[in-house]
Amino acid sequence: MKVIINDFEYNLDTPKTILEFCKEIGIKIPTLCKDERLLPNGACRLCIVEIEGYKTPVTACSQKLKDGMKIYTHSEKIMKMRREILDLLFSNHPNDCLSCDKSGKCKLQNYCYEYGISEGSFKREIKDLPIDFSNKFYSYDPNKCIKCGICVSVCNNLQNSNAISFVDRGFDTYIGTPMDKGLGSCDCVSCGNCVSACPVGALNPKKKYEEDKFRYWEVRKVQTTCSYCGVGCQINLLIKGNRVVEVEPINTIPNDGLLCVKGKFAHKFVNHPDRLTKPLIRKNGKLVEASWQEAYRVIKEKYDEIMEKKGPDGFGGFSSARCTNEENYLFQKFVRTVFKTNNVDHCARLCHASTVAGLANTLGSGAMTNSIAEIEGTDAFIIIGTNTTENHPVIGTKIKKRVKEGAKLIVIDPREIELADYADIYLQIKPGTNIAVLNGLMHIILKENLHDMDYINERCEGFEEFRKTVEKYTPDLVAKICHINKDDLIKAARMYAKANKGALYYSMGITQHSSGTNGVRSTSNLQMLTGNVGFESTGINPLRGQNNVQGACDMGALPTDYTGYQKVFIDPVRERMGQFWKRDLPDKKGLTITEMMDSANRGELSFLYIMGENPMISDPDQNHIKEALKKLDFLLVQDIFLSETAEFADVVLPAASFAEKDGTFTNTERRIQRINKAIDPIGEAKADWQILMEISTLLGYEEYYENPSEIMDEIAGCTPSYGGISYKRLKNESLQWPCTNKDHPGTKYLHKNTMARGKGLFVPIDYEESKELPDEKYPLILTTGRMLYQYHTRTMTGKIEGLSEIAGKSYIEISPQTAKIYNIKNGEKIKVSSRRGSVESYAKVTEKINPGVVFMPFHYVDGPANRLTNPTLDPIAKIPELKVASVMIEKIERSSYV
Ligand SMILES: Nc1nc2c(c(=O)[nH]1)N[C@H]1C(S)=C(S)[C@@H](COP(=O)(O)OP(=O)(O)OC[C@H]3O[C@@H](n4cnc5c(=O)[nH]c(N)nc54)[C@H](O)[C@@H]3O)O[C@H]1N2
Ligand SMILES: Nc1nc2c(c(=O)[nH]1)N[C@H]1C(S)=C(S)[C@@H](COP(=O)(O)OP(=O)(O)OC[C@H]3O[C@@H](n4cnc5c(=O)[nH]c(N)nc54)[C@H](O)[C@@H]3O)O[C@H]1N2
Ligand SMILES: [Mo]
Repeated sequence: MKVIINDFEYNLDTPKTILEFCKEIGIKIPTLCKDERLLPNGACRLCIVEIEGYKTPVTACSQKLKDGMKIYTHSEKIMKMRREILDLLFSNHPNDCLSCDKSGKCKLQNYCYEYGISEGSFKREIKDLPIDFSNKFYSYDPNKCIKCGICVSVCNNLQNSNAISFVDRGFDTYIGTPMDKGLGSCDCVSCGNCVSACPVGALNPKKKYEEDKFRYWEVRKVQTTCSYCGVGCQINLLIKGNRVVEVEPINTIPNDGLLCVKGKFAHKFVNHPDRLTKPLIRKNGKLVEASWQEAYRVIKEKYDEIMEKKGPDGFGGFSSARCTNEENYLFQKFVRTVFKTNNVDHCARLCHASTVAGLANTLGSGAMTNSIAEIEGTDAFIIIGTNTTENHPVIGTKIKKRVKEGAKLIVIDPREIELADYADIYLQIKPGTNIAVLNGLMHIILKENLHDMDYINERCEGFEEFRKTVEKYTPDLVAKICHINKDDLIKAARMYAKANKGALYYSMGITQHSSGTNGVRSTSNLQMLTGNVGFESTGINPLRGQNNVQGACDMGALPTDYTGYQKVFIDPVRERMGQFWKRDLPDKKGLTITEMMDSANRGELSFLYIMGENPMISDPDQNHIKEALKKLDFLLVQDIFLSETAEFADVVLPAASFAEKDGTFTNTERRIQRINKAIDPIGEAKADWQILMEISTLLGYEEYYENPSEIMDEIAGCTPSYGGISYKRLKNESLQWPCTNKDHPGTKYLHKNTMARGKGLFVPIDYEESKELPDEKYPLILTTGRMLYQYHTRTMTGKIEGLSEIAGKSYIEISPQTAKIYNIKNGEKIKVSSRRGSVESYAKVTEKINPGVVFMPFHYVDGPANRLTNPTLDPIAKIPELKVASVMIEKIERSSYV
């Protein structure tokens, strides 16, 4: 169609609103109430334009362009009307802009300047409404609110928290919370998405200290990737001097301008005074500051000594899912060429090792099959063992949105997580019974002939044998094993099988079991049975945990794999890699994290290099880990903080955080995204890739790269799935692997037309009980995990005041019935013991958990859950059973409360 705007002719082929199109062609129409992600609400009327033949001006945000339309966006009449609107708004707005935190970024201020409004000409009515400071991270000043409604809409329609709405109090309308509880105590999860979207100074991050204060014209913006979970949200760091002072979400893939509380508000760890700024060396039992040269000298001495005494088997390294792809690549290369062993592993072992093994077995690729954006097209979800809204909050939000639009939701989790409130069917299974419940669903689907036989015949193998196994899992049996209602199970099976596009999402509730790999294969069975692999908006979607755990696996920080899952024990593969790196490479499979700890305990492994992991808090059976760390001849830790693990080290090296270096992270949907250096390293800290280069050269394998871009070129040269990745391309786009050559567009979803392994493999899987079951002495099932406001071992989130105020102490969730049996009150300090040890923690009495089951987050040094957990392993993936152990609880006499 043809349109004429300000006397110029334009052609367009897709229908658009006047506002959208004008933005595209560079005509600036002011608007205060339009957020690109939301439907127009026309509240501010500032975007009015004149259209020939229309009696009155119309709002450009809501009017679609029509063929032949003649539009004037800045006519005299329109300018005058806009001035009147702005004048009225400004008359009702405090006009002490200089003292406003938003000054320089306030749209009202900017438009008033542009339209020549320097003071309101209407009589100003001083409202003086109280400011709501009750939220830990942001404040709301109703006096500055222009009632554009963006915050309410973002909260209700994008974030889907429904925490705020307009409140009408006679003359004043303001943004309020149900029952006037205040933003600190309502359902607000402090994602700050309303704060990021507020066009004026009404919603603002709190600036408690002098160093938090800044003016927007003083700051630089650097785009990067959030360094918390695997969603990989795109953010701008706002930098003043050498300090990160604020984080802004970016409206792009994968987060569409959304963040969670950690991404938005938990950035102060970067410039925290506790950051390691110098190397530390243990002298007379104490860690003291030293120069880099001294630290390197000690490392070289110890390396030579232990290599001579023990050879390569005496060495091992933990790589880091918090570090970049380039750093993980260098780390595993270093272990293989300098330590001359495959003893390299990282936290994926405690996390998705079972996914990598299970899906490689059934499909030929161990990664999330589909993309976050495809949630929009899914018709039915199975959410099993992922507390998505707390641990992958932006994905959780997208699922909630899709469910509100009508998609079906089945939640399978022993705890009544937030998504259970949105579920059509919620199955509150006993921990450790995933395989039974999945087999139960498949039994019903087969019995009722709801499976996709054409798909199975065409794309899968192993069906008949699998079918026989599932026959045993009648609804009655499964209901008994899982402690659920059999009718709910039947309903769930029918609902899911009948949906057109069914997507299954899972995470630690599936993987962290002695039967973890089998649990993963079961999810694969279900998705193939219903024909839900290899199409858009379907799939098997393991939500990867750490910011770069997908990348750390892809880079070969694994004891059996080089980059791109090329096996160390296949001779031609090893020879090829050896030629590429110009070294003979070890052929023996390496030890996993847990096996390295055992080896250290036996006095075999003597030199351990830990980059960016904190096993003292994160590995199961803490007492065992502590002994192992103590037994080592030499522990080298490289971290941004003096972690609980670093406290045992002989040498500690200060690393630069994600804000201080260049690199790439690969998110849960296989998307490779840049991180960009925003500030200089703190103190004498160095980027991990630089340290690795230096140590490698020091110990005899010379490495030199000008920058991480050169490392990525090398990765692309030896990793087929990353073959097309380069910093040049990543400048303008993010790419999902497989991306095999420079022209390859990347892969949105896997297994299109055919599975990566050829035919998808059905595996007959039987349910097995967890290894430690409740008995008389330890009568309760302990399951462990995480919560929204803390991240892992809290080296980072523990430095954020607001987070510690909300969730600063170890706790244990117990049901009201259990509380009654033990005569325990909410908030009371209790003792929890397992066969491995005891901790003290605070009771949180909640209906969200069944009697007989208790839950502890593993974040806390006070009351560390991992003193209790069972280190027993899945035989295939060697992942520990972190989700099921048996414990007893006891009242502590004269106990304290929180
Ligand atoms: N806020 C926050 N976000 C995080 C992290 C964090 O520390 N804090 N860590 C990141 C990392 S590395 C990871 S791996 C992810 C993990 O993300 P999630 O897997 O969501 O985290 P968890 O809390 O360990 O466990 C998920 C759910 O499994 C349930 N569950 C326990 N046992 C069973 C069972 O036998 N069967 C089933 N079906 N469910 C069970 C628990 O009740 C819990 O709701 O989160 C990432 N995101
Ligand atoms: N009981 C129980 N235990 C669990 C789990 C559970 O569900 N229950 N979950 C397991 C899972 S899924 C995971 S992923 C693990 C996580 O276990 P860990 O990986 O040990 O936990 P983090 O706290 O993430 O540790 C990362 C370390 O890296 C440091 N760091 C951050 N950025 C950088 C950087 O750029 N460079 C360097 N050198 N260091 C950096 C941090 O300060 C921190 O010390 O915990 C596991 N443990
Ligand atoms: Mo994880």
